[in-house]
Amino acid sequence: MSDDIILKFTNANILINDKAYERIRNHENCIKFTESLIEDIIYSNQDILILTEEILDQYLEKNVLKEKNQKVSEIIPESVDINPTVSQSKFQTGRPFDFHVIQDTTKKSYTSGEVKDFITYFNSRYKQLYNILDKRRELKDHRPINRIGKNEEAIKLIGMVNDIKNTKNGHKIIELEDETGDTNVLVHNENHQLYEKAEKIVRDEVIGIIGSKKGTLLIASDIVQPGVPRIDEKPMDFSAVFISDVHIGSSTFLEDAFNRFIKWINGDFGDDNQQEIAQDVKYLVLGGDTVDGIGIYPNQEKELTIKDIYEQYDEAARLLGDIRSDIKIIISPGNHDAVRLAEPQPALPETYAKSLYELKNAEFVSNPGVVSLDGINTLIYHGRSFDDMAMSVKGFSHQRTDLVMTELIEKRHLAPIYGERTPLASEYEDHLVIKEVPDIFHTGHVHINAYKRHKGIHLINSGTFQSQTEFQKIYNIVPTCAEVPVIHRGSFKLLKFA
Ligand code: D5M
Ligand code: FE
Ligand code: ZN
Repeated sequence: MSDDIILKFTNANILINDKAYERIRNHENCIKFTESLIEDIIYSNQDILILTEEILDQYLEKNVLKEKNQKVSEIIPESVDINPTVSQSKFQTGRPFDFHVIQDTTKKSYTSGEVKDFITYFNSRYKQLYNILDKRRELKDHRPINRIGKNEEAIKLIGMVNDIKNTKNGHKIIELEDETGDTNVLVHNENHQLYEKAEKIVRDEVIGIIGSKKGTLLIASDIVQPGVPRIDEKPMDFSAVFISDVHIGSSTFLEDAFNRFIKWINGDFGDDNQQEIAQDVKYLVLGGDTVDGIGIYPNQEKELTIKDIYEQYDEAARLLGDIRSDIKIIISPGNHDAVRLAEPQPALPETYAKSLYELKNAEFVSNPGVVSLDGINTLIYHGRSFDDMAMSVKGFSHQRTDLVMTELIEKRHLAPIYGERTPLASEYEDHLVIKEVPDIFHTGHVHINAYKRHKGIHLINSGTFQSQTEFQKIYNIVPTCAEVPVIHRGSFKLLKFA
């Protein structure tokens, strides 16, 4: 338990002095407390090298209000009147669903947070991605690193990227490791195509290298990623709607626009064409940050209209409860929801989201999660790793998650970079590997819509129903608000409710 605290701080590059450590260790929920403390330090961009008692006191002071709210809500029974019976709309069709969950990690999460778990986690990642690469024809007859001699042509190997460096002359060095050893691989900057590929390679992903060895220097001629084949389009006689980052409870939640969206989905808003699309809607996928949460960043309470987490979910249930009952609503969590931050995040717990669980048409999955919507396999991932990818790769940004999603699909991993802003739990199995090729890959988090078709896969970022926050102003993040992507009988449509 106490090792877990230290590991969490180490992963966040924060040192902690003895007194602060003792106080955190004595906290009744020390792990959760540690996680929110680290989040707070990262969110507020404080350059803290050593966590002292003074800093701890500042944090506690800031969060007194939050804790008070939480306590009150635990004593007072829920007073909001939620009516889970769904409004009748002209579209009620009584269609049968063919819905099932393909991947959900909610009950598969096992970790004691020890260092050996961390090694098991990386082994699991390596093995899963190795097995995909091992089947690539280009890598036939690849060899372990310790069996590569000097001055050899046609070398093929598979390894995990330890680091990528730029040399003085502007070439790239990829440090690669497998079970047998490690080696440096040079990517020459005059090999323009390959150099461009190398610029997108990140730490901790697993790749194949084709190259040759001159003396002790291994020079790459190609980089092979696990990748995906082009998929065939499946017939689809319905519409699926994708939203995320609704941030209910925040003063910047766009309630009027959200109500227009609900009116549209029920057939009471929009022109003939839009109503025709609405009529076909069978599934609504909610990809995280349904509510704004509490204590997510410093001084958040100033930007909240609902300061109690239970009441935020009650309000979410009230709004979503207006959706006609023949639409299945699939809800996956994000970093503002009331579940652990480390990914994979389990599904929303019934204790917090009781009123949502009372909706008969709601389903709950983990983040990431994979569901089948009448045979259309949909990978749902909130998108926390976009923050890391945008920082690490030239040309990637919060605005261009279509490019990032393409790269994640080719890497076959949702959050390849370990130890930056995306907290990853050291599970025995790496659940963030993209095991099966999905038909739809749905993300959110950045609050900016994006869409691209990549090898037949629909890559969707569903934007937000929250207007620009103070935090986003600082980072110059301009959200695209109330723009809702729909896959209507196989084609992409974007409907605007702002
Ligand atoms: O994320 C809302 C927006 O803020 C989204 O564009 C990502 C950005 N964001 C959130 N956290 C970070 C960090 N730690 N660094 C950089 N950018 C960030 P939300 O999850 O709704 O708060
Ligand atoms: Fe969000
Ligand atoms: Zn988010």
